[in-house]
Amino acid sequence: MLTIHHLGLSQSDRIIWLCEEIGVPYRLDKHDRDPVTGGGPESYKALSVFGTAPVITDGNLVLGESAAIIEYVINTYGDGRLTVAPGSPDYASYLFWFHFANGSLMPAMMFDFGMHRAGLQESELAARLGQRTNRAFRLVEQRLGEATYFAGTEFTAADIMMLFPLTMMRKFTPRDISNCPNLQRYLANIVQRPAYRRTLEVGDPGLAPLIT
Ligand SMILES: N[C@@H](CCC(=O)N[C@@H](CS)C(=O)NCC(=O)O)C(=O)O
Repeated sequence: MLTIHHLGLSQSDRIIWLCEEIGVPYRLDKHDRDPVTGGGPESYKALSVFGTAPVITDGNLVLGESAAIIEYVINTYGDGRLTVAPGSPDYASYLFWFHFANGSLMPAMMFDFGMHRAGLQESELAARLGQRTNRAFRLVEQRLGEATYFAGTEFTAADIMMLFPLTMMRKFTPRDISNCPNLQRYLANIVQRPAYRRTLEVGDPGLAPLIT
């Protein structure tokens, strides 16, 4: 059986959520963040070559990276569910948002987070590079004004990739989304999904989803 090595308050939520959505059985191996650094504990770093969350194990396979794990689980156990097939009008949007989450949005937010941690949030560099996050959130708001889900009309793995930066990451790098009504509507809707509710109960019990 698949084992999801879950680091609390982390991107490994995505893998629990995926398995809950498509009904793939899994075993959960939970790790708490290091209370001093806030990073992963040594027990988590030892699991994989790069040491970040998420990590799964499946027999002898040890696999890291959210997007790689999601593709692996969907293609190995999920019969391609929650993806959009080539040829569909939503195919390119699916690919874009699936990759935008960790290819552009997370790096931009990590930069903001780092600047904040270093006490440099008022610097010219932080302001200049912070524009990337602003652009990303404007694009998200525009997309959610034209489509119900990131890929289009159907909930897909692109939504699973996108939700972490739009919710949990804002606990690390706070962001005002009061001027993003489409995003707020989307979040209020998506966090009602039973599989998402179960993900929080299992992965981060007691944590309220950040929807405003
Ligand atoms: N691109 C990677 C990012 C992984 C990542 O940075 N994970 C964070 C948790 S959200 C982590 O492991 N942080 C703890 C640390 O670096 O010690 C992925 O999606 O798997």
